[in-house]
Amino acid sequence: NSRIAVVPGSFDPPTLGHLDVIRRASQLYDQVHVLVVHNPDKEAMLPIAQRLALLEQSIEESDIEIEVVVASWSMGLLVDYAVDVDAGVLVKGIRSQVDVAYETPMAIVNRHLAHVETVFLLPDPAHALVSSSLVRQVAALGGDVSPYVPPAVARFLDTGARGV
Ligand code: COD
Repeated sequence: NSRIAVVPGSFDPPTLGHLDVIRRASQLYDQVHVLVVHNPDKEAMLPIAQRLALLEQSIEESDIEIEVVVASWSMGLLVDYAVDVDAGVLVKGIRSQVDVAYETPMAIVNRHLAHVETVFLLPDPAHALVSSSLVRQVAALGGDVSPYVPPAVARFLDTGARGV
């Protein structure tokens, strides 16, 4: 009876905070699905396919040992994906009270809709203040993003792939 978790996010772009949550989920569950979900509230920097590629490279180059599936989801509810792959748990990172306020109603709805539980992990203090929006700002202004993102993402953003 293997335990399967989904780690959902926008991952635009993936950060060291994301990788920390994925790594720790991989130590708690038998299989982890990292799911790139389009967030309609946020204006995107990278296309979904690029986020998938960067997540795959970042996980490949990390010390994460178990199987991690990287996928995207744009059709319907996040919990539909969880039910599809037999995952009983969503794993999310909580950086602040703002995250708690944003995640609590979703966790309750997801439990009602599909009996899928949400597990919250507190951040590694080293990466607690890192966010994709911070990385997008630093990158847009030509700054060095390498302290905040996995090497694969730093290489991608540095090579001027976005025309910076
Ligand atoms: N340290 C620890 N955790 C972090 C860090 C960090 N530095 N940075 C981000 N995280 C966590 C976030 O808290 C989040 O849990 C996850 O990593 C992903 O973060 P983001 O910013 O990439 O993604 P978000 O916040 O835009 O989340 C997008 C989701 C689509 C996952 C979210 O909006 C969601 O669950 N939507 C549900 C869609 C749905 O089905 N709705 C209907 C029922 S509610």
